[in-house]
Amino acid sequence: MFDNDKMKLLYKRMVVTRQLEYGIREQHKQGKVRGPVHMCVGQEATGVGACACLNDDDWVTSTHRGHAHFVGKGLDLNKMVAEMMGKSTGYCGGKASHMLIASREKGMLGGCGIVCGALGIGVGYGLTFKMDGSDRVALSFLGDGASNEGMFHEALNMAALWKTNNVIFVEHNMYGLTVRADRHLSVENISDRAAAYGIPGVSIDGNDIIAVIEATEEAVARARRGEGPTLIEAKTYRVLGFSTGDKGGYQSQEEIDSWTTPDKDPIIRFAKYLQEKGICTEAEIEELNAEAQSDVDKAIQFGLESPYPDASVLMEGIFA
Ligand SMILES: Cc1ncc(C[n+]2csc(CCOP(=O)(O)OP(=O)(O)O)c2C)c(N)n1
Ligand SMILES: [Mg+2]
Repeated sequence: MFDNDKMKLLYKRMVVTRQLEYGIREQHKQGKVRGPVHMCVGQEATGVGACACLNDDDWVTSTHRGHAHFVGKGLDLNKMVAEMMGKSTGYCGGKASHMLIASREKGMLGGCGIVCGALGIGVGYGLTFKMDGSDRVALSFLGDGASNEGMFHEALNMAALWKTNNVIFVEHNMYGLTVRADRHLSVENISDRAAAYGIPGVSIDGNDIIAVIEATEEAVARARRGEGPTLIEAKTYRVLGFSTGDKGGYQSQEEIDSWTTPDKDPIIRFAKYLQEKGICTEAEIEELNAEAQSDVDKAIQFGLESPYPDASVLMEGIFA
């Protein structure tokens, strides 16, 4: 586990992630952020907790729902928001939108619009690290829906066979698009699929950041020792639906309410933990909340004030 300063930082990152989602949703309504935006309200503990167990030179591959991964990997908030707004000051010069944000310095390989596609890339990096004799690790996030893709099974087989330096982290948020997990998954626990490849698989409470950190630390240590990949399945919930383009109606209000109570909400739970352990007072929690909101407000202002890219860069960074 981490020292108190890092625990406070992680709490702030979770609040930043949540406030960012609400802020970006508002900007989307006003037409300042375009395209469907996939938000991770309710899932902050997984992205922030898992990335906290990595170094800058460990790679992360993300999904279409990656904001907590970007914040968790320590990316600059201003450059993230500017990218979401398509501005030239963004991480990828305004070409990546909210989904594909990448930063080499921070070990963020980027999001991916192809469900489970980035897992193959992650395993490729895990294999590279292994062949280089390095103890660097590649951690790939994916969803419950993604665990039904052919890529999932191919990637796990190769990673297990070659004992690559990987952590495979499933954010099981109970839905793939509009389809509830009990209607798309053949198993109750995705971690059971690890047995088919002879690797460890573990299911954890994804709304408990401490459980996320403990499981990820163990999996990262195993990968660093060259013993191969681990499959972590973190059970969580996608509170705001699939994306800003989602008309809703398939997640019942009772179900949403049951996942947003104080004993389920990952942020409220972590705040309670920090106070119970004497790491933060209630006043310090309030201060961290205010700092997070202020950082998000400033980043949105930065994005709004930044210029769009010049037409002359249109063909830069393009493979043809
Ligand atoms: C290969 C592929 N198939 C289908 C899609 C369309 N699609 C986008 S997101 C999604 C659902 C993904 O569900 P899950 O992996 O559980 O992620 P979540 O949205 O719940 O975070 C689908 C089917 C796609 N983008 N790529
Ligand atoms: Mg899902």
